[in-house]
Amino acid sequence: MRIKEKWLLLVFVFAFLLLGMNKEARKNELLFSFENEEELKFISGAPHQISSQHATQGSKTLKIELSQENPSFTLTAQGKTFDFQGFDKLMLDVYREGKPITLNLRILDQAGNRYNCWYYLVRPGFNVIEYSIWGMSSSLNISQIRELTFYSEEPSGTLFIDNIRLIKGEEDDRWLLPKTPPKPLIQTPGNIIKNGDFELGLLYWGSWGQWDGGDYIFGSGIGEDAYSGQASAAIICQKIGRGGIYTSPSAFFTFKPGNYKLIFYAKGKGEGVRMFWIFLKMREGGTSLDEAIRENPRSERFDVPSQWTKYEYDVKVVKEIGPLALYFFNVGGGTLFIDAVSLIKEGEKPVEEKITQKRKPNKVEIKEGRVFLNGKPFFPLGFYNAEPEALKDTGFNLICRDPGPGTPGRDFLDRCEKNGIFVSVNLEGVLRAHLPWQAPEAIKPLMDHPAVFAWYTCDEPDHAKWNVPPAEMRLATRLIHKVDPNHPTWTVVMPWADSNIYQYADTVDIIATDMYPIMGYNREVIRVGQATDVLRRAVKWQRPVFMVTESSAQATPEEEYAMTYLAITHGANGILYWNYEDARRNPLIWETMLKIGKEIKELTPILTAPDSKKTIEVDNKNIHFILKEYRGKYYLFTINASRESQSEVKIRLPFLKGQKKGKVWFEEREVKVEDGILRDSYKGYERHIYEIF
Ligand SMILES: [Ca+2]
Repeated sequence: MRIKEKWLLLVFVFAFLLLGMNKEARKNELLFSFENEEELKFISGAPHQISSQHATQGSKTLKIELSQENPSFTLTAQGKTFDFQGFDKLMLDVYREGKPITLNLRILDQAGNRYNCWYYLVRPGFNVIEYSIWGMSSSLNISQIRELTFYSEEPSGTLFIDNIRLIKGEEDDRWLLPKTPPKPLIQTPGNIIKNGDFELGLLYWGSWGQWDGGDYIFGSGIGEDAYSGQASAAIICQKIGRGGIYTSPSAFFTFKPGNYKLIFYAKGKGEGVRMFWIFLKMREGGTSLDEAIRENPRSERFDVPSQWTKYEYDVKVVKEIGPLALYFFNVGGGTLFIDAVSLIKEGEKPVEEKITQKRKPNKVEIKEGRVFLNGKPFFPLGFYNAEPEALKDTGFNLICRDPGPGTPGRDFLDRCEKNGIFVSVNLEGVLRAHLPWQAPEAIKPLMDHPAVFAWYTCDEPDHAKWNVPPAEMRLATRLIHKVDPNHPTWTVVMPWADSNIYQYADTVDIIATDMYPIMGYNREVIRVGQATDVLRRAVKWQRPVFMVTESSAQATPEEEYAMTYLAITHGANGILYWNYEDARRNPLIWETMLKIGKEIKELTPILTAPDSKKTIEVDNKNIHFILKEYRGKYYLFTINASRESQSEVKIRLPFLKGQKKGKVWFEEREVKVEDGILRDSYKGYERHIYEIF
């Protein structure tokens, strides 16, 4: 390269840098940086002061003590208002001293409208917190925001807040990546315990925090709080009692007579950490635990020191027993870290790991707001926790497993493939342990399997008890896409507050919610449609959304039709039912579900066609509808959302002229459409699907 060219290149590089900086400057607006005592005038509530610790913008932060009952603090624009218009997120940097805490935010606009965001998990150390402004715009005038009030239900510890800002676009979530290299892994050939090293968080482990009046939450230890590799398991006390982790059903094991050795490492942090462990029999009847295990079927309760300590037990088994789970409990205060759990049978040669031949995965894509499978439009219709054999040739095509039955392995995927069923693989063990950067490791053993449909990154990440903040969910999706170009991510957030849906809308490829009106909302099936509307608005009508509703033994067949077709008429791109076992409890409901499955399968080419842009009017607000155009014909899906019948309903299709006919699918009848008017009657919760020609 000649000198002149080099110089030109430099000029270009410099110009690009400048452009980039300019863009950066226009992108963000700083609301508070606490550099100036003057800013304190706009803050009220819990004891607070300007501090020079943990600053991320300038050299000062706002230090807030959350020690009083119901701690809260309010930031105002003092007489003026904040203008959030044109921005995507409200963000702030928070440094937490103390145990993990969940923060709520209440936002008020000038007219006094409120919007609440719930249970945002703030973990010890550095956090970047974010709130969706698009969500706020659903109920506030975002150009006139009056105040922001943060509050917590549990008083404890300190927050340092800085850099409260409005941003356009996205930040990169890189702050979540670990800052220390992993420690050497302790490898134990023949280890019976799956993910005994917790490198994949709590994948293959269950957790429960509310025993004996206690309250415990779960996570990971990293850095000094890991003994082997990158992470350990953390059982964190909020209130003393008992809380613990246990090998989940997909990791149960059986003992044969012989000598086993259990080894693990433990460390306590904080006051009075105490623990015990136990093998538990997971099926009733037969040999009891104490008959089968002569030595060390469980431990006593013991104090856990603050240094990593090795624990080793000889487990003498005299009779075959299983399936078993291994439980670890924290029965004290503070945080109990467990790492490098191994359980081996002595004198037994470890079984060589099967080398599985790589397969060709199916490709699931999102294009033009729709889901495609190997290039063809696809309508996912599934159950939680179903057995693949029971879904063969039913029209249902997807299984999502929750942590009860556990994380599926290749055996389960093989069974699904054999029966033509896809799987959403649940990764919540990784996400709930706050190890989003390990999601790629978790999917690698499965991502080539043709039965994989998508990665279900977490179930209800908005949950108050096991909250996974949006940035962690989004980072998992980003990192998964780097290793796997073939499968989207999705998650289900709870619908009781619309803000839950907005907070997570951009953290996965497909956002979903779980609306159970039969169990939870006084049988108001219309809520399925309303929740679908929120999902669609949350993705700005650009990306697909899935609806999870009920296949409940308590529902009526009519209600099942209503819930299904309300999801469809409101624009759901996939439907799943919670859950299979419950549907099987009532033969009438199972039979209904099979009928629905068959219908949806027949309708799939039409259902997955783009929505028609044509305007329709219906003179009865109980009738919900969606119009599709497919191969030159109009298809009108309608459902009566009321349990009362509706007669002489007038549907106006003004774009249709003259005499037309409508074939009513699944009813073997026709209707007349005269000058764009279709008249029909509906029984309670009845659906009519018209093909107009
Ligand atoms: Ca580890």
